[in-house]
Amino acid sequence: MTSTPARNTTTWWRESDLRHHMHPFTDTKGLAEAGGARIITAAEGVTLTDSEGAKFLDGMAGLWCVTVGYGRKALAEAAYEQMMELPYYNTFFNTATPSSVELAEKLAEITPDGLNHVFFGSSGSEANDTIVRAVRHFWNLEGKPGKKTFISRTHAYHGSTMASASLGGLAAMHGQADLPLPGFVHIMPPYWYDFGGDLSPEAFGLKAAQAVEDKILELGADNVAGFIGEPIQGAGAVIIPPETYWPEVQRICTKHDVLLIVDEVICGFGRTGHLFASEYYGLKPDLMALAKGITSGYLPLSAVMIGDRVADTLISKGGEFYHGFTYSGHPVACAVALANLKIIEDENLVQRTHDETGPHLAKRLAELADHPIVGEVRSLGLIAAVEIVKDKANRGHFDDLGATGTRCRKHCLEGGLILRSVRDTMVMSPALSITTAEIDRMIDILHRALDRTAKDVGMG
Ligand code: PXG
Repeated sequence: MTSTPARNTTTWWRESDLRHHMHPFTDTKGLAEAGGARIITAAEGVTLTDSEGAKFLDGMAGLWCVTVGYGRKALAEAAYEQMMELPYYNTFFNTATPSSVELAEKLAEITPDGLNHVFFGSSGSEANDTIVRAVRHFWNLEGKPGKKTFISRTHAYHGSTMASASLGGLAAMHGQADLPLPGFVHIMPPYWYDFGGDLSPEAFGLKAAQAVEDKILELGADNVAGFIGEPIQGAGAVIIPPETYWPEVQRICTKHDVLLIVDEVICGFGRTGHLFASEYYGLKPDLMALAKGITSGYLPLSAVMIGDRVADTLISKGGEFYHGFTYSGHPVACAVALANLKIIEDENLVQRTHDETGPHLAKRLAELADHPIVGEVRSLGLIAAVEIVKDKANRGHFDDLGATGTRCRKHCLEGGLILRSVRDTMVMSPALSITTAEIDRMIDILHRALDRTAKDVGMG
């Protein structure tokens, strides 16, 4: 006779979860075979606790989003106060709410010059879908209805809806839903380690930028709506472009009148040691997608920053924009975003990432570069990657790409550290509130995990 486990125990949560809950990006059968999900029950600072009391250092800030760390009372209080005052009202039909107005003004102030209008959603996917809708409308209004194709890059991640997954460059996602939709094309990413061959990173950066121009010329500039890119491709394994790449892409987009769309969903709000990576790379985007760190993930919120050129046309000629979400400008999410931005400012988290924690992480990562299975370490601020390879000299990957990364991820977990593995690359993006001592612990655990992984594959 099988007994039913008591409610609210680990066993019950796991079994019930497997019965009813379809998880994102999860093989449900595989999850069942692995014994079910880990149930995370609490968090404080950079530390997660599971239902069995085990503690983990969260090297990913949730999913690249918990910028100010867990357990922030000020964010809970901002949500509580807003909920008691006004838990919900929409921003349709000529209404607004104080927190949505205040946040729009704040974002216009802190984002790069020329981005003065904001359209709110609840996720990065919605932000990027909104961009596709707004840009198509824009070119129609400009009398250039042919300009409809979006150029993006392999390994890009822009979300999971039909349009944002089409913008994305992940073959596995495309394969399951016959994507991309028409009008979305992909070119080589500025990924020197995999595609650079004998070129220097600088020369390769120019070559990767040239791929943008080649595609524009192939399609005809009159058919190209925009080029979209994450300043650093996060989910694609933290692909940090050579310094030559972005200035050249900017030049090419301007030359061919192709809108430059920058997806700062991961890079924004200080992750790179700059408030926005666009500042670091000297970009002047026409549109920008923001999410994740905008609320530190405490509530779902996203924003599209719309530059003056596009906004002026949409406003002066567009009439009603038939687009929006029930939760566009949700007052509680906006109140939490404002409180979150205040913490980032008050605690100087961006400067600290730039001056102290980012350089410390880079220094500690450099120690891993000599490891027998590490091909490259790379970081900017608090976004970083360790590329695991079989053949260091020739930048050669293991045959079953992904398997070695998964092993290393498991060893990290056993050591009490949560990292993501993408293909065979270990990626990290801890909360900007992380201390240098916590960074030391993160790298020490990763180092031991790399040693064990090397042993597993007969190279240790
Ligand atoms: N743009 C970028 C650059 C992202 O990283 C999105 C858009 C979509 O945001 P939403 O809120 O719709 O998920 C993302 C999301 C991973 C992982 O495993 C990364 C994301 C989401 C889920 C998993 O690295 N990034």
